Formats: sequence, C-alpha cells, structure tokens
Amino acid sequence: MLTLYHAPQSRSSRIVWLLEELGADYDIAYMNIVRADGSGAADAGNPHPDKKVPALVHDGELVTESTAIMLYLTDLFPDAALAPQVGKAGRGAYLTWLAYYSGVMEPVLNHQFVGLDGHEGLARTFRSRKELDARILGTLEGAPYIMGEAFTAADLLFASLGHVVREMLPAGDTVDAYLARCADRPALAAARAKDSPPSA
Ligand SMILES: N[C@@H](CCC(=O)N[C@@H](CS)C(=O)NCC(=O)O)C(=O)O
Repeated sequence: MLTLYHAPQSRSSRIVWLLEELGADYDIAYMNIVRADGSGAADAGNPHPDKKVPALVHDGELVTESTAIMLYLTDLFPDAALAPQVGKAGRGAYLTWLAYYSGVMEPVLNHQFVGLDGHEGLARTFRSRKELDARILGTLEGAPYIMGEAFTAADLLFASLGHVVREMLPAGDTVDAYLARCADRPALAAARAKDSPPSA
C-alpha cells in the first residue's frame, strides 16, 4: 500500500508524476502546508516530521525528502526502467545526480534566491550558480537526457524544477528543448490531472 502525502503545485507534484510513470497503484492524501507567502497551515494529518511534502508511506514505512522517495520508488518498481538498478551500468551516475540535486543544486539555487550567491564560504562547499549551469548544460549538450539516451527519474527531478521556474535551469535552446521533451510525457499529463483534489 502506497500513500503519497501531497500538496498541489509543490515539490510533491513531481512524485505524483513519478508514480504515474511507474504505473503504481497509490493513494494521494492531499495536505495543507505553509506556503512561501505565509498562507496555508501545517496539517495535523501529515506524517512528515517538518509537516512538509512530499512524504510517502509504504506499508507503514515513512520516506521523506524528494530524492530519497525517488530512489525508494525506482527501486520498488525496477521493471518500469526509470533508473539503473543496483549492479547495473549507470547506477553510480543515477545516485550521483540524485545526490547532486539535493546536496548541491537546491542549496545553490536557494542561496542565489536569498542573495547569497557569491558568498565565499558557501561557494567553497557548494560551488556557484555559474558552475551549476555549466555542469547541467555540458551534460545536456551531449545527450537528450541527463543520463544519456533514455529518460530516467533523474530527468523528472530536474525537469520538474524547470517546468515550474524556468530560470532555475540554464537559459538557452538546449534546455528549452530538454524541458519540452520531458513535458511531452503522457504520465505528466496524468499527474497534472491529479495534482489538485477532485473537488477543487
Ligand atoms: N528537501 C525537501 C523540501 C520539501 C519542501 O520544502 N516542501 C515544501 C513544499 S514545495 C513544503 O512542504 N513546505 C511547507 C513548510 O515549509 O512548512 C524535499 O525535497 O522533499
């Protein structure tokens, strides 16, 4: 039994997209959250320790953090071929991109958002927006997807960011075309139809 604790138009929307890509049988528990503008409220029914989304419960086991949920689900559904499995070629790159997203990309983009881009100490640890853009662009200039020829859950993570705020990824035609390719997936349309509760 899989339950996703989700709030519309938030970081949990990409987990709905992933669950659709996987063809999973799952429930969505729609949550109220505190939004960036201060609206909304923490939901007493949310199992996330910080009352954030996404949170996933699988047979009583709680998983939080987008990248941990991605890894958990792509391991749970190996036949969906959305990620290289343990022992297969590309597994190292897959883990690297997931960790890079949460360990480098989110911090660098958030530092920039609050005006801390250029902070020497932070740049030493995380590097800068310029280096982040060069890494992503260098990868996508050589292949249609972040891991090469095939769409993986790593693309879903990166593209979901660019679909919501285009400026979060490098400017230019290469990334525009990449985002359009990822947006074309039927599972994304199915996920968007479920993003808000049926009565909303
Ligand atoms: N690192 C977390 C971030 C989760 C997160 O910040 N979610 C936001 C929605 S986009 C949230 O739930 N905010 C509610 C709050 O801050 O109370 C992840 O990727 O899962």
